[in-house]
Amino acid sequence: MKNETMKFPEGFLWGGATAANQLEGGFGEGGKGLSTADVLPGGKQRLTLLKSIGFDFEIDKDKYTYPNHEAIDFYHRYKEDIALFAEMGFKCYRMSIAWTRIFPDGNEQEPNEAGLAFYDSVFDELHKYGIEPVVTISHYEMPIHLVKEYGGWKSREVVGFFERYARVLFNRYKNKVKYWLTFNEINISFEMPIQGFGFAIQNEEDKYQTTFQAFHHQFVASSLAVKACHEIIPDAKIGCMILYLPTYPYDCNPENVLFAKQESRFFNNFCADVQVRGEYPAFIQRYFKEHNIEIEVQPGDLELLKQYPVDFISFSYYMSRTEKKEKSPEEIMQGNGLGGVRNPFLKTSEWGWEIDPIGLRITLNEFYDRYQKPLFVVENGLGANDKVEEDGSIHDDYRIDYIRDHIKQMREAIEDGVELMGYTPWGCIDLVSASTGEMSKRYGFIYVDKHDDGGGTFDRKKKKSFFWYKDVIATNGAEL
Ligand code: BGP
Repeated sequence: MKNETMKFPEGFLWGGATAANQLEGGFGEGGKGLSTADVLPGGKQRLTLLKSIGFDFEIDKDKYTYPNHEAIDFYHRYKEDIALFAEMGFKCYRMSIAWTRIFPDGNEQEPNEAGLAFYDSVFDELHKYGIEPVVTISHYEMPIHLVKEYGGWKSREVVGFFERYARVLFNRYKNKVKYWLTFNEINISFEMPIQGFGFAIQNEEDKYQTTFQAFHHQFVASSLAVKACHEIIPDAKIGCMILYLPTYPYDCNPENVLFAKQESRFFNNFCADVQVRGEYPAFIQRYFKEHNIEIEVQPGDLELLKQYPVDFISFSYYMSRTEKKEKSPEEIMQGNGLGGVRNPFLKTSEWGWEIDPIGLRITLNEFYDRYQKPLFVVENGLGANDKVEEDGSIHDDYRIDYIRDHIKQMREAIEDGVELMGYTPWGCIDLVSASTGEMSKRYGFIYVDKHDDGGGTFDRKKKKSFFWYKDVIATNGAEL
């Protein structure tokens, strides 16, 4: 249905999003070093391992499979894939750079030329079609060497290695990349530190002390990246990236309302407050005091955070969360895996993630009310098991419905006054799931013939949503 009033602002960045470790493959090629993503097993055990205490970062091929090693082979097929993105009319493409292609061990003095050249080719290919790259510097991976030698983000030294890596990227790609993101879903580390921090929690007692120290290191690294980016590419914009879960009280019991607000501030706002406002919020200082947390802050750190906040806020939105102060073990079990209890008003995906388009409008408004910065929805989408028909077609109407409903809510939020830069649905081409390592949890407009057992031809096929999204972009949101 065409509706001219649904049109998005001129220059709105329609596109799609991916991450290096989930699509490139090219394991060990072009001098690539081993990263934390390379040691994550596939299959359902991944989620349990990600939350477990004492993960050991070793590869054990007798016991596990490692789907990220091959992923969907974008490393060799990027030209074909980018041509498909161009056919859909993408204005931008969100991707990440694998740190280990540039610095295989993370602490070398000089970068790896083959790695740099690979991304040069990818950016050139994108520009050939007028697609603007949006680049995440660190998306759920870091060199294993930095984990083994330094303990990942626990160590202050990693800040310097990251800064060197970021500076190399800005210098090399200053004429090719104008949109940068620092750390993907920086707040995920509250739940899954292996993904974000590159270390596993060793014991519960030490959990929060270690967590907040590592966050501090990432905040300093983020500000150093903002500083370098502005110095080297004055016309570039650099943003943070937050996993946002709008948090609803289960009912109007003030205890639950307060609890939901507190949980939301802690999970959704803590990192953004530091990265956007440039200071530690009062609620976290109270938390530190009450829990005897003392983080090591070097002279000049707080000034640096204040001086170099991000230019915009990017975030992922998949679902909301519903909170209750007192939860039974059954209620916790039925929750979506990221806290909270089941919301009786919402349906879920096959993986138990609540489908809540209105939650996106709420998120956009909450962000804008608090920070008044431009926003960018850099992840959103429906993970589903797609069926390929005999004739090769894929009728993913459920995905079209999901994305249409979320686009409508973005439009409402723009009417509410929110400044929105763009929309890049997650996994625009099917790729390896971050939380489960499965291929069968598909998000794409483009189907990839690869399966959970590692088999498949790797052929690409256009799903029904491919043609639908193409029209959405061509009409700037008027045709939904
Ligand atoms: C986000 C990550 C992505 C991604 C997505 C979907 O948390 O930034 O890397 O994969 O969620 O999650 P999943 O792959 O677990 O379905």
